[in-house]
Amino acid sequence: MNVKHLHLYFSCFMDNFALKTNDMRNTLILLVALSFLLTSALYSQGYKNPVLPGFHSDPSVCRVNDDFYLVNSTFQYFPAVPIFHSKDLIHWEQIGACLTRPSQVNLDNADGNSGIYAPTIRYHDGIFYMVTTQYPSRKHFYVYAKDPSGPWSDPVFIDFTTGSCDPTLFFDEGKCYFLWKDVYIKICEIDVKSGRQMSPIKRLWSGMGGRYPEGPHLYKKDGYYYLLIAEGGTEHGHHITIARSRYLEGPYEPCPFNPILSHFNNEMQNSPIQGLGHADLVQAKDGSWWMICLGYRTSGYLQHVIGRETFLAPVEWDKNAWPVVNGNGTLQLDMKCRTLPQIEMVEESGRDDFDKRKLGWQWNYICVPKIENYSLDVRKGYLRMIPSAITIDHLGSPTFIGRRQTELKFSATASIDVSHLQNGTEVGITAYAARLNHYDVKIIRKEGRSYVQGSIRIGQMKHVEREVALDKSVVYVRIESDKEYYYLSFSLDNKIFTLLGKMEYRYLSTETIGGFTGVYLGLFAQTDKKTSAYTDVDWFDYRTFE
Ligand code: 6LW
Repeated sequence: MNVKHLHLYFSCFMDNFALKTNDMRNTLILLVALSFLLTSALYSQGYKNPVLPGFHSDPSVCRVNDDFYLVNSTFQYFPAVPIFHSKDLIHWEQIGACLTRPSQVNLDNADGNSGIYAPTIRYHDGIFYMVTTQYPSRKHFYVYAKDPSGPWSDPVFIDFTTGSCDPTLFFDEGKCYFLWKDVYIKICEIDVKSGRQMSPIKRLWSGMGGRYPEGPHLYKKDGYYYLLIAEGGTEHGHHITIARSRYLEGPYEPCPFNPILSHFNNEMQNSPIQGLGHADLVQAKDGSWWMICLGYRTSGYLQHVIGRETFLAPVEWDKNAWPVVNGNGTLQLDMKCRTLPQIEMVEESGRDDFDKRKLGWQWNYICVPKIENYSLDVRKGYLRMIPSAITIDHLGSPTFIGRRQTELKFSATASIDVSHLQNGTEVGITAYAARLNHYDVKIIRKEGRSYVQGSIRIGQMKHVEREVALDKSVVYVRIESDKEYYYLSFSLDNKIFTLLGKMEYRYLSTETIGGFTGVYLGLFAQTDKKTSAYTDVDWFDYRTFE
């Protein structure tokens, strides 16, 4: 029974049964109390942050009636710019991706420092727009769609400027404005059909003096234009500031209590959440306001491994019409606050038996893949992978599919048929942070024999921790973690697992390797020569633990 039913029941009760005696009056009081308790219980359920765990950086959100849509940056990964749907800003389901065709995006040789940077999603006049920047060209472009699950258009390029990043769109009084970060926050009007510049470029604001003023978004509320940005850089110093003006082109007056969201302070120095920044605001249909933003959960001293994640916070407007985030400009992993009526979404199970016609949205390739290296058809219930000469140590697109590591404590296991390997072929499972930073359990064929290895790649160091000769055609490979180490193991019966090695988290952390992504748990197949070898993966099982 939800709140609506209860109120209906209560009003029917009143209509159909006139109050006759004290008992009835007491019953009425009891019902009203119950109704209040249930209403407050439903609305004050609270929620867990992050609402999108794992590498889901630079979030942007918009609302259409009762539905929220959210996008994230993806750098070298493809399909690029996942799009999520929610009814309550807490439970999200990926419904597609904005960039799913090679004609939409150039990811040649992209890595965690290039490819697709921060996106913005906006809705206007029945059309969704997603605007972003491609590195290293630093070209801004947008795609549009009537259906957010796609297909999205080919790019409309912003040709009047290149440089820097974090574009956003703002629709106001029949016009479309393009804002972006280029030392300052800049703005100009564009023709949204062509991307053509329609007004001179203006500097709007450069923030409160923090480094890297970026991630701008504009909102119009109660006669004010509000300009929300991030400052401090996307590491520990990250924070959110806001300014407003009665006029679109300013001058902008900063909020007197900036930063409106920050953990870069004494009070929050020990919070398990750090780096809060790059936010977007959205108003729900019930009038409440919310902020989504990025942040990261630290594992070990000031390091993070699973990337910048998407967090949610409630926003109230104070008597001077300034936004107050979660009461005091900080947020928690366990949020105790009133929420929108919570509506669960279909959760991705973590187990994939590869028995569907296409891969689920949780799977990504590195760059735009050579799609003929993958097949779900040739052997029903298996993912066939053709080894590539481009390995996971190289730039380019290796034969690799991966899914984000979403919790510090996890286990990922795969069942791999290795009966069709040839000398020089390697197949396996990897905890992949970057091409020079990954831990693998791989089966290698050499001198006519197969061996399973626990192997470590850290920068220029390639190390095999342990190698065991194999004579079975099916091997179970596993990577798991205990929040400090990654453990590499294998099994021949999926019951008894033999340890092949363990390695510290820290060497896969963003602080160690740089870049803007997070660890993927992936499957790969590679070769040092032209080969007719292949491997078939029966299933992949990913589970997380508190
Ligand atoms: C993005 C910038 C940022 O362009 O990091 O955290 C950069 N914020 O706004 C890459 O994600």
